[in-house]
Amino acid sequence: MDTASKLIKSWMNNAGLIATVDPMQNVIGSWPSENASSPSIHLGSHYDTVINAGKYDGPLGLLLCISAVEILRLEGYEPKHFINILGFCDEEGIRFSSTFLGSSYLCGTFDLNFLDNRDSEGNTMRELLESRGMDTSQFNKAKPLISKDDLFLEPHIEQGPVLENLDLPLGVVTGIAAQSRIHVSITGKSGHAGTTPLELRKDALTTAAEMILAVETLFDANSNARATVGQINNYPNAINAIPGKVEFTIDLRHPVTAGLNQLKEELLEKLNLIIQKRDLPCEIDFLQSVDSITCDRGIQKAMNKALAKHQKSVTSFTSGAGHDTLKIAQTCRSGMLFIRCRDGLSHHPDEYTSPEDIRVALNAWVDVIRELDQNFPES
Ligand code: HGY
Ligand code: MN
Ligand code: MN
Repeated sequence: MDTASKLIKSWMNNAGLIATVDPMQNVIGSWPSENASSPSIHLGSHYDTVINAGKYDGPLGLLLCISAVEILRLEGYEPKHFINILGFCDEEGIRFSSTFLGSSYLCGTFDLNFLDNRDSEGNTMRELLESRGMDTSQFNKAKPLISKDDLFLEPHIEQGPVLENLDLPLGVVTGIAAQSRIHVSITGKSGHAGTTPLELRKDALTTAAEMILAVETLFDANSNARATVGQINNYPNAINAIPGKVEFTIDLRHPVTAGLNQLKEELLEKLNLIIQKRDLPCEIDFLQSVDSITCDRGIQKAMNKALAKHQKSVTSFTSGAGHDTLKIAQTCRSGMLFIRCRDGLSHHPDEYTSPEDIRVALNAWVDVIRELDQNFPES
């Protein structure tokens, strides 16, 4: 992490920004400008990544922000508003199963419950942060960098197929889906694979298998829903032992919060039926839920105007993927630009966006920043 934050800081410095790394490892680059004033315009994305994933999800957006500001500075552009570029340290929430850590810290809305979450080695987030010298009792107490009158703008790869199907390099995001992360722990009883008859088995893995298929059937009733079991641990995980304990996670999404809540109810009903039938102790914990958001209409309008100069038509749609914008929009008006990626593929090493599309995105992003700085939308 240190290596990445130092590198990003050096890129920001090379672009003429005053860059710092905060204790969470967010990298913050401020445009030094004598004539600028509040409210600020914050630009950015995250620089962490999913295990065995691609290099565009997050970092491309951050690099576009740095390059766009460098272009504007070289043009001699004088911003009316303070402009900051923010490289968020942890958006994916892999290590502690809790997302938007960097952006919530900068908004002063960090969820303090996350401090007790443990990583796979049993360390709590609090222990890790305090070992780095952070005083976690002070979280959310100082005046945050991102405040309610500011604007936040994030460019990001689409991570889905809409733009490719429309043959367009860029799109405007109208809102971001609600999401929930759930942890399930089933306690069975380990035993000998060769001797234990069916009626004496308490197999945690076959119970989990039934539950996982129930998660998949949530799609039947609702094509807008997304439900995924992405992580599973089986104990003792031996070829000749009955599984005595299984833990797995469920990632649930729906374009609107009410739909997500309905989905959670349906899921709990299905899981409870399986628990009753199988008669094994099971704990279901809701790790995190974030409501859907609508991107600011003034920002969407400015993006529509800027994009119209760079492609044959402009399209807008909701993001199924989560982004720092989902968290930051709870604090200030926010908006996102999407960039086409090959086959809509993301969270995979083959994730790819072409240099041609990146060039269009950079030119459009310069226009978006200039437009919103000159015509800061009325709240
Ligand atoms: O999980 C997500 O939607 C995002 O990529 N962090
Ligand atoms: Mn991601
Ligand atoms: Mn991302």
